[in-house]
Amino acid sequence: AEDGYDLWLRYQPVGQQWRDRYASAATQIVAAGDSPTIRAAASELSRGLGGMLGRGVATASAVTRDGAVLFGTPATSAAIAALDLPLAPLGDEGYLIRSVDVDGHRATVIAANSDIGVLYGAFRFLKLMQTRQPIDGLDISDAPKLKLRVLDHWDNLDRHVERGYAGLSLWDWFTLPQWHNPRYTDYARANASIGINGAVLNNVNAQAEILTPRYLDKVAALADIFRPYGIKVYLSVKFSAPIALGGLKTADPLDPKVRAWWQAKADQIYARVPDFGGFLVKANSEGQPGPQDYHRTHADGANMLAAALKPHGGVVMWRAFVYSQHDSEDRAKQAYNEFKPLDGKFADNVLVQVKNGPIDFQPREPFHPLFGAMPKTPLMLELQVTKEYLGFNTHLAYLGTMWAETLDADTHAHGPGTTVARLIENGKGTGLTGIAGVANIGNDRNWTGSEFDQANWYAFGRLAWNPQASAEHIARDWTRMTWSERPQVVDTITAMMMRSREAVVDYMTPLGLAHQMATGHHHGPGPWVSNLGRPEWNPVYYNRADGNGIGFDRTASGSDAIAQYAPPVAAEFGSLKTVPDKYLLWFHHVPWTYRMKSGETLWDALIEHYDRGVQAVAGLQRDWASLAPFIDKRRFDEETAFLEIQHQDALWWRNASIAYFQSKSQLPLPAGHAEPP
Ligand code: GCW
Repeated sequence: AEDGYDLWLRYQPVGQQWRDRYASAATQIVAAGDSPTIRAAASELSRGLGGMLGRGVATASAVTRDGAVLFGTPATSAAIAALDLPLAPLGDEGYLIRSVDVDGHRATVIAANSDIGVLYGAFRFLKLMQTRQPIDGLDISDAPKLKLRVLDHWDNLDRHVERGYAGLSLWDWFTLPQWHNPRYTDYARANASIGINGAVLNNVNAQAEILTPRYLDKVAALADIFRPYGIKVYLSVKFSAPIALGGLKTADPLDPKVRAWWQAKADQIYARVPDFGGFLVKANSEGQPGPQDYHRTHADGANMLAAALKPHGGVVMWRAFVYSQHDSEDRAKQAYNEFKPLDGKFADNVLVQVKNGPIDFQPREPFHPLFGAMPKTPLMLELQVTKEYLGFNTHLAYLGTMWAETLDADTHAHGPGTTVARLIENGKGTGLTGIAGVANIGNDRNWTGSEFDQANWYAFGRLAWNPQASAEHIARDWTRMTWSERPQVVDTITAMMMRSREAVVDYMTPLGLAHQMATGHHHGPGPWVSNLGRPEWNPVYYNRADGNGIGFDRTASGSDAIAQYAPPVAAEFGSLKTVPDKYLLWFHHVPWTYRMKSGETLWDALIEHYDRGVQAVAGLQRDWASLAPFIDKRRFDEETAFLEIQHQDALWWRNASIAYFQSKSQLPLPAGHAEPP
């Protein structure tokens, strides 16, 4: 467990005070049914209860004593059917956990309409114990708010992971389909424990080869392993695959030969993977081929693929991250400009997948203006779990707070309270809703390259299940399951996590700055970079620092990106009086001597934020050091070293950024600013 492999499913023995209480409420495991999914639930309960209680728990075929844990569906168990539980509202994936009486014995029932609901309920029951909640007197019911809860792996077929900081791809294409690495099952268990029900196996910068029969056999092997855990596989497809693989002269989505090729390809996939989820597509973005190559629209392209998948029940997740050479004066406007006019034109098995912000997974962005702007199209929110722009795997940055900020943002699209969370919970009549997270998983022993990055995988799953969940509750649960039940540890780590992302914003891109990272790899500062081939590749394009001031004018006097938001939002962000400080330089270009709401100058405030970021990291280091007696040495030492790296990097970010901006502002450093060491 100290090597991090077990993630949040460590199932360490609970303390004495809980053991007796739990032991009497978990005396036997009674599986009702015998499907692979029910067997997975049974084995997880054995593993979890055995680990936490420190002794094996008997399995039985019927409830024969007090403290039984009975799980299944009314269809497979007369005992469960007889309880007449209110399962109807729970849908296909929800569950109910209740303390009941079965044949005169005290028991806990975990019931659902489907086996996968039962498995989710089993994980929830174990979580109660992992987080030291009572397991008697239970009456819990829960169901996911979104239908598609998907991890997007940006994994190439040579196992390099684009923007991956945790080793190579988990998928060993070389030994598949014959070798079923047990790790594939552990991956599925971890996902099922948080309700993730889909995995796009390959990079959105897709290689056509994934669609060849040879690879599809390997894909099918993974699908077979994941199926009992409720996880469907999806593939990213290259739009020009009919040319690359089919020998066609075109990939024009309206060409009958092209359409026939995709139809046959879909049939070929479903022959191997009957519950295949569908396609994810990056088209006409960053050099990828797409329908615009043939003067067709995104809707033409998406609908062609949707038609091929439709007879089999598959979906298309069509990305709105379009980033191409264009003459717009503001990159932030492109997705809205291209997609808004297509609202209502997509087939009913297409979702448009939109990043949280209009640029690109920055440490902070305002919400994407497409949310609220496409009332007829199901929008899937895309989050980045891997920390491409937030310090890779060594910086401690809990992203739950960042995602909650987007989910809670009020688009005002249909009046006040139209949050992004509520918008993505609305399938616009198609029944399709979803959320995607770009995975941070690789073959490192601890899966994510650091212990704390496991929390981001975990939080993504929890928010996918319930986009209105509290980031703090999630952090606390994860901490209890991952580190210790000791209140001091739980409180300290939760508090560290809760302030960690703001620290990163402060030392990298405070007050609404964005895209200041060094070229290509995006690690470390580069606010001065100005020599790259296209204007919007350069950090200077985003900061616009000059002798007068700093910031990107996106109001009517500038790019007017602000007009893409609903009027109340545009009014709030567009006025210097009301724009929140955190978005100031995203929407406005202001003089260095501009007076902030606090009364200090922008220049002083900027420096203060950089300082605050560095100090916050020092605070994380102090808090972590205080936990030495309670954390196993291996994990403690690793995180200590990572925090030291983060501190060095924070100083580098602060010093380099201030030095560059000072070369523009020509202003003295404010009194009290800690001099660079
Ligand atoms: O964030 C940027 C990344 C690219 C990525 C692209 C995208 C997969 O720098 O590596 O490509 O976004 O989301 O398509």
